[in-house]
Amino acid sequence: MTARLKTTSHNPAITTIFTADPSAHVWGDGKVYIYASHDMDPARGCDLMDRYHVYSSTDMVNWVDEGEILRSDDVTWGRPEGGFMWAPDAAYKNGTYYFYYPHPSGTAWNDTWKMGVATSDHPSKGFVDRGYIEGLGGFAMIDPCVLVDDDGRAYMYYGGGSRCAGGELNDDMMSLKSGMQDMVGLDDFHEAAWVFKRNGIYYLTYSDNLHGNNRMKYATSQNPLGPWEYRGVYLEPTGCSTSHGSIAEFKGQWYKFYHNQEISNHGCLRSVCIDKLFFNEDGTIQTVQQTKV
Ligand code: FUB
Repeated sequence: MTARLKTTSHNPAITTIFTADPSAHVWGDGKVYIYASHDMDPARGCDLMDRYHVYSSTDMVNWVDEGEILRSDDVTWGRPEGGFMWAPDAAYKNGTYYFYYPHPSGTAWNDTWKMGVATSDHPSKGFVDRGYIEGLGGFAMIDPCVLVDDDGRAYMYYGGGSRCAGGELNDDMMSLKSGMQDMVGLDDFHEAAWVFKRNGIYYLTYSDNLHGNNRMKYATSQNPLGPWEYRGVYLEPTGCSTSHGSIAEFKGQWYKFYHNQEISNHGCLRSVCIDKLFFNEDGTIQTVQQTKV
């Protein structure tokens, strides 16, 4: 099903349903994939976010809705009432696609968040829940991000509130090799951690605490787990109170994937947007120009 014929110079890019928290990845099949939350019911706030959609493109212009990838009903260990399927990420290693999603395991949702893992041999279908990563916890366990480094080692990051943590995963991609550690050197971290690597430099981007209209900042390091050097704001407020998104390179061009509330004017009915992203010669990121329809 073709979601909508769009160019990346027009936003929002996904308009058929409300989507948020886009985690973009370019796998080996020549396509770029967006793994997104599905905003569903403004009257209930963000608790009724109950499922995820995947979109793919071969040209960043035409986007295909690959359909629903997972919903709370599929999670046997999950909150009985469902809901709260928040910002996800995906990774690929040794022929398996991994889908990571934060979800409460009990009714008292704020104390029971886990980091769920589903796997498939296909990037956009056939995902089956495999449980959650043991040994995480201690503070807001939301917004997972997984980086598979050039040497095959994998790292998980997550965080919400004011703390961001990172740690190395085992080869199974579902357990920790060592403990999680705080990511040191970030300025005013709130949530939405996203880590990528360019020219040997690791970038950790995240949203800040600017009340009601937060921005996205970034820091760099020579090491996947820091310490980090804060580098500045690269995405100014979008008009939405939950700035969130990813950065990926596709066919030689870098892009910023994020969301705004341009269509609904409601913070729990968000829409995925895409804009080009540029680096300066010294590796710093230029402020993203947010384009509109
Ligand atoms: O989409 C639900 C939550 O809002 C995410 O987990 C946060 O990052 C924010 O986008």
